[in-house]
Amino acid sequence: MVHFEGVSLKSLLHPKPAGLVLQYGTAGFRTTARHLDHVMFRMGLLAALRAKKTMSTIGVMVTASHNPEEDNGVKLIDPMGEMVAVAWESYATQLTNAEQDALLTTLKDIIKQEAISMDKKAMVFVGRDTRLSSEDLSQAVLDGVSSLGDHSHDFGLVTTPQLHYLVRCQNTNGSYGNASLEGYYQKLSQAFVQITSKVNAVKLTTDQSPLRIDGANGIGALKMREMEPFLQQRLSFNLYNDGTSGRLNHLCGADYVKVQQRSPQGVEMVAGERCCSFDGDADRIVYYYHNPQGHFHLLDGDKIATLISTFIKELLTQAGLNLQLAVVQTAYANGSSTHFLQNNMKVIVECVKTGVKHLHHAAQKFDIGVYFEANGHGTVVFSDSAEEQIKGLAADPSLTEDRKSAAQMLEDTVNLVNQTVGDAISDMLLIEAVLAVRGLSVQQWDKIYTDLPNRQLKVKVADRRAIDTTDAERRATSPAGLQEAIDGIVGKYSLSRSFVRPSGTEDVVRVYAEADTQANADCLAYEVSLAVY
Ligand code: 16G
Ligand code: ZN
Repeated sequence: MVHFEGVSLKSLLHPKPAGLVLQYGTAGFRTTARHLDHVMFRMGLLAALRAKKTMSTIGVMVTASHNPEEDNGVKLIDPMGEMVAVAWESYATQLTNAEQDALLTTLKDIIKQEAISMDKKAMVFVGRDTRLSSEDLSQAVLDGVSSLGDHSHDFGLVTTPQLHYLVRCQNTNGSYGNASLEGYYQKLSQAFVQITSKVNAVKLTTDQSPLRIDGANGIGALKMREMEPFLQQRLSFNLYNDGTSGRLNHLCGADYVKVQQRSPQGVEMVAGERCCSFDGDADRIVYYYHNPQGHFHLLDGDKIATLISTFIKELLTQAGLNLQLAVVQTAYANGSSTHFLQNNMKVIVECVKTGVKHLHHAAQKFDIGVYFEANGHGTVVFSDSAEEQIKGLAADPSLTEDRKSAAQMLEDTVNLVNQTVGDAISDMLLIEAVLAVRGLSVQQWDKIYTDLPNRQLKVKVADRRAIDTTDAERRATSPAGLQEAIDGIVGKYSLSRSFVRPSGTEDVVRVYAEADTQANADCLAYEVSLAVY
């Protein structure tokens, strides 16, 4: 029997400001933390319903990722550790926007529409980032769950991908790993130690300088400290922006580095030595270095996808495994990366709409799908059959040494990857493993291909929803005449490409342009932004 009185009573402690309307966007709800208390309570309710519907544990993560400290946000995690099903995003929006006196009716409507049986108790996993507001907000989520009489487990401070991992482990009876932070550290470290054990330890420490990690003053640095003992000194790293003094995401972090195309404050840059930046909830990562002249070089999600997919492709060939490998990108992928992947590497490249859920689903269509957004969010997903074939081969006693070693390295790669969602820590360990095994310096990695100069701009317009796009956001279908105008401008430049799309997270239109020189990319972006008005 459900006690909706509990919901009525407790919801009064988390009242909705009348008239406030919010939308579950690309990355859940995200806005100033002051407006989120009722949202959190209601997401606790919705997570409990989703858990009952799927008869599985559901996750709720409280974070606003790379956004400023004053913001916060929340997203739901489905049973296999994926983003919540799209159909439920609209329930999230309905429930959040129901005025106080309509909350129960809206809740009951969802229960009815989804034919949810309310008898069984649900379990919800809750996690949060290091924002000041996150503790109270995650308490509101817990209140939501308990007001329906359901259970929750509060994991406290975790990275977003850690919570995704925990949810998947819980729902797969341990076959994906142990549903604890220790389980996460053990699984990843073991795989990392195993891959790098093929590299001479002396070589590991002398060839590479320590990795400099910018923790964005967020959760990532904290979690790297926790993980350090598990890594058995196989990775030498120094942490900067670890949250002990600076402000979260302020002049640092993956988003700052990618958008500003410069190194973060607080990291001592030494020419030629590699650095990486996490974002505020550690689901994104970018690498970079300064050359001897002090010029900044960025290795973004496209370079990461290229490094990882090349590594996997070589191992597949060496192991003699015939598995289909694809790379999924968005329209923001640098044209040089797409060209290199298609023409030099000869892998399948697919382009989809911005937003992790689109990339993730596209990648799942292949035996092995590597997906990355240029902003550094990405991972690798393996089909069940691919995993079985890799495991089977790695355990085959009749293999030659060469094939066996490749198969085992593939198996370790499967274990090193967080297949639920992009994970800065897991991606970093995989990148470090590849660099060590292949004996590559960051400069050699950078030289795999040369990025086309590019520029991103944002344009404030009266109504960004007037712009519709098609072809994975590469072409505008409305307003009438816009695409023709863009085509005309693009035609004036060489090696050029440009597109516009309404942002899913800010009230702006984004403009992307690339061309043969930086000056031309800048001019192209500017001209296209004028066409958007
Ligand atoms: C969100 C997305 C990210 C995407 C960004 C685009 C997730 C978890 N995050 O942060 O993948 O790149 O939105 O933002 O899906 P935009 O629509 O404002 O350009
Ligand atoms: Zn993030």
